[in-house]
Parts: sequence; C-alpha cells; structure tokens
Amino acid sequence: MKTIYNPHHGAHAATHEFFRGKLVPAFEVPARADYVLQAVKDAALGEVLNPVDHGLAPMARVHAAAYLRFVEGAHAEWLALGGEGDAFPAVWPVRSLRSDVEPRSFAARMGLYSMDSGTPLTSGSWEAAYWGAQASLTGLDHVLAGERSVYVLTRPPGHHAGADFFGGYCFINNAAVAAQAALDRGLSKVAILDVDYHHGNGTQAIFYERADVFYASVHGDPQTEFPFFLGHADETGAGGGEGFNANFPLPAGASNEQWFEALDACLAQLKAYAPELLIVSLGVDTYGGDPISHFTLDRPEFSRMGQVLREFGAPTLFLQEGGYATEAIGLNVVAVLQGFESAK
Ligand code: SP5
Ligand code: ZN
Repeated sequence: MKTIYNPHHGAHAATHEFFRGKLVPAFEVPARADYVLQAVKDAALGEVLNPVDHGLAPMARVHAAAYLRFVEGAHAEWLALGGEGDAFPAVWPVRSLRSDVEPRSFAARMGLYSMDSGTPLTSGSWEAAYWGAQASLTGLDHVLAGERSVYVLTRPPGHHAGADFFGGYCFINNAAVAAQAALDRGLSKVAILDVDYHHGNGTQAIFYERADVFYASVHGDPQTEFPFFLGHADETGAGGGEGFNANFPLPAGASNEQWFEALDACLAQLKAYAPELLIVSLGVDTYGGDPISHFTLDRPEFSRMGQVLREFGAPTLFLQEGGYATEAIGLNVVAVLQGFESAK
C-alpha cells in the first residue's frame, strides 16, 4: 500500500494544551507521525510519496473562505497583538450571541472560529494543516487512478474541524476535503467510516443534510466523551440527508466485542448505500494504552479491523486521525493496514 506522507506536519508543534484550567503537555505531537513513518518503513508497507499541491480551491469546497483566511493569518495576528507562543481562544458566541457578524477583535474571531480551548493554534498550524489536505487529495488521486487502497500519514488530524471552526486538535477536515473532491471528480456516492475514539463532529456536520456522502462512526458516548455535543445515536441526517448518517456511541470501557459489533452495524448501513469510495478516518486512540481514551483494542484487533475493512470491498482511502500512545501508534496503524492487505 502506498503512503502519502505530509512532510510539513512538524511545523505544527504545540508544547502545551489547556486542560482543567492548566497548561498540560500536548498530546497531539510531531513524534506521533515520526513513529508511524518509521513503522511504515520497517514493515515495508510500500512506497512513501510526497503530496502534490492542489491549491486552496478544494479546501474551500468544504470550508468557509473567511475561516480559511483566518486560520492562515491567525498566528501572525496573535504575535502582532503581543501574544506569546501558541494562541488559544477564550470567548465563544454561544446561544443568544451572534455569530453572523465577524468582529474586528482577534480574541473574538478566535472564539467565532473555534469550538474548544484544547487546540493550540501555533505558528505552523496552517502550513501543516494545508499540506495535510494536499496529502489527502494526493491520496485520493492514487485511489481514483486504480489503487486498491492508500494511506495518508498526516497531522494535525481533521475530523473535529467544521466548515468554519477548529477544535479537537483539528483545523482542516481532511476527510471532508477528500470526499468532496471525489464527488467533484465524478463520483456520486462516498462513504466516510470514522473509527477514531472520538465522534467526528465536523465531518458529520459538513455532510448532515446531504445524501452524496454517508457518514458512519463508532465512538465513545458523547454523554461523557469529547466532543460531547454531537455523536448521539438519534442523529441520522436531516432534509435530503435523512438516513445518510449513522452513529454508534459506546460507553467508555466498552469491550472489543461490542466495538466490532458496532463496526459491523456501521458497515451494514454503508454496504446498503453501495459507495464507490470508502474513506476511513483512521484514529487509533481506540487502543487500550491510549492516554486520553477508554476503549481496549490492541494489535490483534487492529489487524482484524483491517481485514474487516478489506472485506467491505470498496476502494479505500485511509486518513490518519487521532491516537496518542505515541510510541505505539505506528505499530497500531501498520497492523490495520497490513490486516487490510493480507485479507482477500
Ligand atoms: C482527533 C482527536 O482524537 N481529537 C481528540 C481531542 C480531545 N480533546 C480533549 C482532550 C482531553 C484531554 N484529557 C486529558 C486527560 C489527562 N489525564
Ligand atoms: Zn480521537
């Protein structure tokens, strides 16, 4: 399997994130991708290729132009105001406040364009996220050219980012950018399967009222798990998208058997949809050793996951999302990809 590697990922290097009112060491760190790249090479998974620049236009198909402009310039604005280090939001336009007026204040725009204070906006966030989208588009190119599957190794992740907000360590929604690009290249039905521990609120929201992208997810129950405010089982799509969204929340601590049953239920719905392309939001924070998540998958389960995804039978684009047991995520990701390749 070919890997498209985002060589700019290290530009986004937060040292700390906000948690319970304190700065704690960041979980989403460059070493994550370094370990995965090493594991991909050690396993001789296949060629490792650089992204091709497809420009801003395919990103603007799913993200608001004003949001993209904001993220690109935000850290420079922060420094110009005397901010030091990474930028964090502190105020948000919640219910009864207006979000249809873009304030001049930088602090206000940080809140307007974000969902949490746990996502440091660094001097290199834009560079890393831009090239992550380009890597995803390059991966799509290879799948559309006939590759059975391609893996995109990038960070920061993408699935929490909405059309006009960042959060959950995400700035640009790579899965959404790739899905929309696939439609723009002539496909008519794309499935996104999200196996990250966390619900992909951004991806779901972007396609919630559409039937041309089916979003399905297995994740920690938002009653107790991030992103808290989306990802319930009763979210099945709206308007023209009714019936094209499926959530399988599981309680923190759910067993591996419960996890695979939920995966099967996801895949049954996606099978009935008969997509021309499967995009997998591949978070491996479902690992038992993950420091911020509460499922118990291990190497054999990651391998089985890959086999099950192969049996689904569609051209498959894997995009890296979460996974924070830094030294283990390379082996966990490779277990999925090798499980996929070894299955018939
Ligand atoms: C893409 C992705 O996996 N994003 C996850 C974002 C989770 N953000 C909330 C992090 C909460 C950190 N909890 C620290 C627990 C320390 N014991
Ligand atoms: Zn996650």
